Amino acid sequence: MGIVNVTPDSFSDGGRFFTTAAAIAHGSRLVDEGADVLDIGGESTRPGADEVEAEAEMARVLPVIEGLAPLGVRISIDTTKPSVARAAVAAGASLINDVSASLEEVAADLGVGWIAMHRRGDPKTMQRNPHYDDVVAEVCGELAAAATRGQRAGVGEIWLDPGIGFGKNTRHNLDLLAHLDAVVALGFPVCVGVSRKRFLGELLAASDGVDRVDADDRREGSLAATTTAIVAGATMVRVHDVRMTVHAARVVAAAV
Ligand code: PMM
Repeated sequence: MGIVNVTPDSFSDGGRFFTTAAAIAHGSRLVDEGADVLDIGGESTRPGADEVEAEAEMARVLPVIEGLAPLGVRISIDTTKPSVARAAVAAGASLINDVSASLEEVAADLGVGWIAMHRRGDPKTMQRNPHYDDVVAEVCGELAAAATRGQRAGVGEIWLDPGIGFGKNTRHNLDLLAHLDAVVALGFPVCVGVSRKRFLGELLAASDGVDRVDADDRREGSLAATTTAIVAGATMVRVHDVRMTVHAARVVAAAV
């Protein structure tokens, strides 16, 4: 899954693809690099980010979906708003990437796939001292509950995502990656997003003995974390750097 953020403030690509034309060009490049799915997002979920009105979010994402759908690639809409999800599906999306794990009724009603991602709190507050007694057990329990809600609503295609970085500190993120098999064991296909995330910056800065490692400098770390997820059984990985990830996935598929 290649990331196309149509936002002025995403932490990891800094609004580089904010205009419609630039976002479409970026998405088609990711398809050339081997992306099977493009994830289009118009609201940043970056820690501390402000909410965007539905109208503004639609104005960002709909022209990009309309521009990319003719390529024949599967399109997912990264949103938490029912109205945006509905408009995006009308424009050509067939998967709702739902970081709030609350849009199961919408996905069922539209007959599209649903990614239920785990998070604690909202983007404004989620990184203020997240606490778990047992992060793996608690995330698995909450994902299992989401899957049950999806099944009861009648969603035919349910994906689960542990929500790396969403209300989790570096230790929580690493524990979830190390025990991803527990999420896979819930019996649903698993999607994981680690690409360029802050916990990698923290880990790498500590090992390099520097204050910070910028998002652009987290590529190798991202690939290692993504490959770890693939080896553990994730069947969709949400990444900025598609070409190198496709290569890593091919090698894993051939060797494991
Ligand atoms: N991470 C971000 C946004 N959307 N969706 C899913 N399913 N999983 C994730 O881990 C995830 C997501 C935040 O990253 P970005 O700011 O680079 O888009």
